[in-house]
Amino acid sequence: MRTFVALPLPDAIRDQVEQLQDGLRAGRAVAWDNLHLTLAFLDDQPVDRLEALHEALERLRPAPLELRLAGLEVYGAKKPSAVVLRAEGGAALTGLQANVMQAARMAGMDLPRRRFRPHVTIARFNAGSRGTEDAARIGAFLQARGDWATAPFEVDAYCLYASHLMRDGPWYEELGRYELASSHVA
Ligand code: 2AM
Repeated sequence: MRTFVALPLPDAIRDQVEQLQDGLRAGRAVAWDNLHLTLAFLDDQPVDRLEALHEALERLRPAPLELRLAGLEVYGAKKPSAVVLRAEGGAALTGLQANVMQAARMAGMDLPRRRFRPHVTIARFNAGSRGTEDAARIGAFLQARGDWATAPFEVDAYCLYASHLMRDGPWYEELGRYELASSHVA
């Protein structure tokens, strides 16, 4: 089962991102339902390891997390593969990501060591897409909207998802949900 751990975005933020996506006339926009910030891509994992990870994540007590999405970036050296929004979350975000990775490794998952570049993918490009035309459109979009940013917002949970490839795009099935503490005093 192809799985990953990610932060879902609040609806109001996804509404803002959707408006931004409307201005990019290239690639495939990530569907509103699927907008998220990946903490750990786990790929194919057997159920027993996923259960061990689920139990470990239930025991984590992460700090409250405030995020801000600010600045657009293109992934893909020669040909664009994705347009993403950079995410800022300070030590709470990097700490949560490191703890999730550690929990996954403790559950027996052999994950590559890569620098964490927190982002939300807003559009993807097929390998066979028309590179030059897309590059021009992306360039214009970045120039027009490069300073796009949200206000800081709180995230209340992160999730373990299974990714199912459907005919009209991926469907992310929530396998587990783990609450984050709130910074607001009740
Ligand atoms: P992305 O946002 O950078 O595209 C579900 O597929 C999530 O896992 C996506 O958000 C995607 O990150 C990430 N993902 C998919 N394949 C990956 C890979 N081979 N390496 C790292 N992350 C991957």
